[in-house]
Amino acid sequence: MIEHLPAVLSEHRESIYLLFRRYGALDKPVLVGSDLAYEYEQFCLTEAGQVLADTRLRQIIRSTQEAVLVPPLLYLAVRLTVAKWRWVQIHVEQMVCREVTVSEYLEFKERLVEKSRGQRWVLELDLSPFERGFPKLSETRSIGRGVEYLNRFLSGRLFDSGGEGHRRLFEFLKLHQVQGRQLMLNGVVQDVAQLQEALRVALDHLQPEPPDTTWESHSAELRKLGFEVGWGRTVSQIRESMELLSDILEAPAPKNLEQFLSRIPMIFSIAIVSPHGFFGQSEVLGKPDTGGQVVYILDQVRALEREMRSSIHDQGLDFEPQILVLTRLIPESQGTTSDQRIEHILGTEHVRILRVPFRDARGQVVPQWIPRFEIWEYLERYAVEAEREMVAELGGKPDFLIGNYSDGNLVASILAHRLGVTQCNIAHALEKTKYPHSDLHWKQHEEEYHFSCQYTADLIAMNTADFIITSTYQEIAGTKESIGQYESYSSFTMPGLYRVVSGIDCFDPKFNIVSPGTDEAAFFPYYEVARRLPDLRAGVLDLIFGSPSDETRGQFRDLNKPILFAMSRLDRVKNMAGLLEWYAQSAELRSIANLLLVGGHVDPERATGAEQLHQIHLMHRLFDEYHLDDEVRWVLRQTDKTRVGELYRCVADSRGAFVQPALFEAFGLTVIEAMRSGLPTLATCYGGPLEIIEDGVSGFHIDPNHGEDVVQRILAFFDDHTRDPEYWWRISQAGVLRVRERYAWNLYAEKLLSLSRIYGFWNYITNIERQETRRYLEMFYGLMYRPLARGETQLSLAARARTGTRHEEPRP
Ligand code: UDP
Ligand code: LCN
Repeated sequence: MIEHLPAVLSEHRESIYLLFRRYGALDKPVLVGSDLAYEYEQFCLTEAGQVLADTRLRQIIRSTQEAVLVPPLLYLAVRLTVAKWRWVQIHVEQMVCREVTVSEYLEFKERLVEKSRGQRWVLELDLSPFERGFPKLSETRSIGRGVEYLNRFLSGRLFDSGGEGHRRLFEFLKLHQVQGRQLMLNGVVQDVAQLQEALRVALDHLQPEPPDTTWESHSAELRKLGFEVGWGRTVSQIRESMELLSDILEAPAPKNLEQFLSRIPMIFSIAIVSPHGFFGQSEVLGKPDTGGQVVYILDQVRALEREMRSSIHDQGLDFEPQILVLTRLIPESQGTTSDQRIEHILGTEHVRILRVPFRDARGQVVPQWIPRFEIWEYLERYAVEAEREMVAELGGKPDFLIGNYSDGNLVASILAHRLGVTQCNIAHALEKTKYPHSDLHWKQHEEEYHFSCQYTADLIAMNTADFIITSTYQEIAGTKESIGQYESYSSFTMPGLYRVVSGIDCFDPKFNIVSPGTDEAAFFPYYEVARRLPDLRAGVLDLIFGSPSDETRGQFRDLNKPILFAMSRLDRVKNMAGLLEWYAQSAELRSIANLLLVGGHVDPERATGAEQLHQIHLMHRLFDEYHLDDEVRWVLRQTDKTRVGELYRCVADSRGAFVQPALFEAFGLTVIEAMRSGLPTLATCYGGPLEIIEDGVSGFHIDPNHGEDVVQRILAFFDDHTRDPEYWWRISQAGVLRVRERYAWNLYAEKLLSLSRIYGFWNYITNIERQETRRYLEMFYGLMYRPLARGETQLSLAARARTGTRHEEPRP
C-alpha cells in the first residue's frame, strides 16, 4: 500500500497539497484517524478533491491511525492491518515521501511537546532484539490463541529432532510433589527407554482390569514399575493418561501433548494478586476504583476451586486445593471488611482473602484508602511483605500466580521472579487506551494520574508474564479499524522520559483469550419465572418505582412506559451523565421510555473522591435544567448481586433495554449480565462490547461520541418493536444465547488451568523464560520504575514541592 504513495503524490500534486492544507486548517498537530478520514471524504466532494476519490491515497488515509503535521512535514502512522504498522514522512511542499522508522516518527512527535528538539539522548526501550529466534505467530487471526501455536511449534521442534525433548519431558514428570509426596514417577525408571517399557507393561497389566477400579487396587504393582499416584483415579483414567504419554513418546502430536499436560497434577495452590481498591465480598462495589475486577475475581476463584477440586480428584489425589486472594489491608475500612487480615470467600471450601497493609517509607501502616493512581511507591515493599505472609498462609509457595490490573501484575512479576513461579497477567483495563494521548502529554497528567509509573509498570509486567489472558481479541489487537489495548504499548513515547520502539508484540504466543462469565445464580433470564423470588422482586420494584428518598432522585410518573436502564460506577469514562443529557434533549425518547440510572451516590455529601463529586453535581444540574424528575430515576449504587440480577429482569419485564454509554469499556461485565438476563442491550462500540455484541443480532453498538445517533438507535429499536412485537424478543433471546455459549465461568476455569500447566511445562522444557529479557527488564525496573515510584524524577519532585508532599527516603 505504502509503495504506491510516491506515484500518487506526484500524479495529484495540487489536489493533495490542498488536502494537506485542509488538515493544517484543523489546527491540531496530532490528527487522529477519524479526522483524517472525515476530511478526506469531505474534500473528495469538492471540485478540487474529486480526483482523489479513487486513488490509493484514500486507502492509505483510511489506514492511518495518527498523523503529525508540522509544516512542511507530515508524518503518517499507517496501520496496514491488525497490529502491523509502517511510518511515512511526506514533505508537503515538495510532495516527496520516504518511509521512516518508528523511532523517527516518535521523535518527530516528541517535538510537539519538547522544545529542545532532538538534542538530548533519549532512552529507547526496544525488546525486539531479544525476540530473535523466538516463535511468533504470523497470522492476525491466530492472535490470542498463543497456546495452540506454541504447542504446534514447540512439539515439532523439540520432539521431531528426537532425544532432547523426550528427556526433558521425562525429567519434568519426575518433578511433581505435593506436601512431600512424590507424584507421577519414582526413581525406578531411569531414562526414557525404561519409561516406554514401563508404560507398555503397565498398560498390559491394566488392560483386562475393570475400568472403574481405582489406583489403590493397582498401586503396589504400578509402583514397582516406577509409577506414583497422579495418573488418574480409575483404571480407565490411568490408561488414558498412559496411552497419551506413550503416543507422545512414539510420535508427538500437539493435541496429545496438550491433553496429557492438562492431566498432570501440577497446580494445587494459586495466589491471585489484586492490591488496590476495597477488595471484599460486600459493601465495596461502586466505591471508587472498586468495580468489575472484584466481581470478576470472586466469580473466578469459585470456578477455579471447583475445577481444581474436580481435576485433583480425577488425578486420583485427595488434596484440597488452596486459593488466596492477596489484597491490601485498609485499617480505615469505611464499613467494609477491608481491615480484616483473613476472610473466607463465601461459596468456596477454602478460598481466602489475605490482606497485607501498605507501609510508608518509615514502616508505618498506611491507614486510609488510596486511589489506584497513587499506590506505586508502596508496591515493592508490599510485595516483599505479602510474600512472607502468603507463603506462611499457604504452607509454601503457590504453584501459580495471577496478577490483576497494573498494580497486581507488577506485584505478581516481583513475586514470580522471587519464587520461581509461573505468572499469568490479567489487565482488566489498560488505562492508556482510556485516556487519549496520555502518553504524549503525560506531564500534564502526572500530578493527578502518575501514568509514568503505570505505563512503566505495565511494560515490565507484560514482558515478564509467562502468559497473558484477555477477555476479548480486541483487547490485544483491536479491530481492522481500531487499535488494541495491548497493541497501544507496542510503540509510544513519553517525551522527556523514554521512547518505546518495541514494547510488546501482539503476535507473541503468550496472549490467550479466556473470557469471563456471569454468576448463573444471580443472572438468569427474566422468563425463568420459577427461579425468581417474589420478595426480591417486590424490593426491586420499590427501588425502581418507590418514593424519592435520600439515596434516590426522581419518580416515574407514567408507570407503563418501558425502562431504559444504565448501571455503572459514577466515573467520567462511564458517561452516565452523557446518557442523561442525550435523553433529556430528546422529547421523543422522553415520551416513550423512562430512564433508570443506578450508580454512585445521589447525595453529594457522600461522594467518594473528586471525580465522583463532579459527576454527582453534573447529574443534579441536568435534572434541574431539563426538569427530569418525572421521567428519570437515579438510584444509589447497588451492592447486592442477587438484587442487581433481579433489577435487570424487572427492566426486561417492562420490555425495556440496557444502555452502556461508556466512552471506553475494556470488557463490560454489566453488558453480559444484562444480556444473560434477557435484556436487550445497546453498548459502546469502544472496547469489549464491540466483540460481545453482534450488532443488530444480539444487541446494538452505539457510539458515545454521537449522542444524537445513540438516541436515534434507541428510538429505532422501540419503533421496530412496535411494528413487530416479536422483535424485542428476538434480540433478547439472541443475547441470552450469545452469553450462555461464550461467557461461562466453567469454560474459563478449565481453560485457565490448562494454560497454567502448559506454560509451566514449556517454561521448564525450553528457555522460554527468556533470561535476557528478564535481565533487561530488571534494569528498567531499577533505573526507571523505582525512581518514578519514589518520586525521584525532576518532575515528581516539582509536583511534590507544589503540593507540599515531602518525599521520605524508603527503607534500604
Ligand atoms: N455493579 C453493581 N452495582 C453498581 C454498579 C455496578 O453491582 O451499582 C456491578 C455490575 O453488576 C458488574 C460490576 O459491578 O458486575 C461492574 O463491572 P464492569 O465490568 O461493567 O465495569 P467496571 O466497574 O469494572 O469498570
Ligand atoms: C475493568 C473494566 O473496566 C471492565 O471493563 C471489565 O469488565 C472489568 O474490569 C472486569 O475485567
